[in-house]
Amino acid sequence: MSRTVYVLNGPNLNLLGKREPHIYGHETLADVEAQCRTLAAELNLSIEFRQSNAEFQIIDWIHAARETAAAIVINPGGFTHTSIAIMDALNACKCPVFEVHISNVHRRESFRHHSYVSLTATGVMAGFGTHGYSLALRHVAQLFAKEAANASGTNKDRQGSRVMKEAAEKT
Ligand code: CA2
Repeated sequence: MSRTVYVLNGPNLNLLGKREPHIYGHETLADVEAQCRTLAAELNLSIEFRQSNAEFQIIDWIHAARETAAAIVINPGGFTHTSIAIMDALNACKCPVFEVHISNVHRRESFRHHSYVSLTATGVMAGFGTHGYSLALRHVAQLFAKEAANASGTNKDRQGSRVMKEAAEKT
């Protein structure tokens, strides 16, 4: 069974590869989406890859993810540093949230050093270029694999204790 990961992108990320390549590289958002889709297929994940310049739209997608997603990977763009509303929406999600920044925000202007999203994220990647998205997806797949292994271990433990109980009852 493949599980759904929402990959959300905030304002101006539609300009990726078209401006400021010295900061954000040459790949376009369409390239990033294609890479995520190829990797997701390899990892047996299903992805919803989206970008918006509107805060309400990102919040609505987080609300949708809250109902159906197994994880969220989010590059909130400039909203990272300003949006209490996005933080609140993410706080309402039970699934793990991974914050991705293409650039190393900590090496840039001081206003980029604070992230509202980091206050709620499970993990944060910054400065890995667009590869940060792949790293986040790989990590999500590993988390799911561990969860599945733990669940099957628990089931085996349960089965084992049931067999022991039945055996004890027979003696
Ligand atoms: O490094 C990142 O991924 C950021 O989230 C990108 C945001 C910035 O506000 C954050 O501080 C760090 C900006 C996204 C704008 O992307 C552009 C890409 C190409 C040209 C212009 C903007």
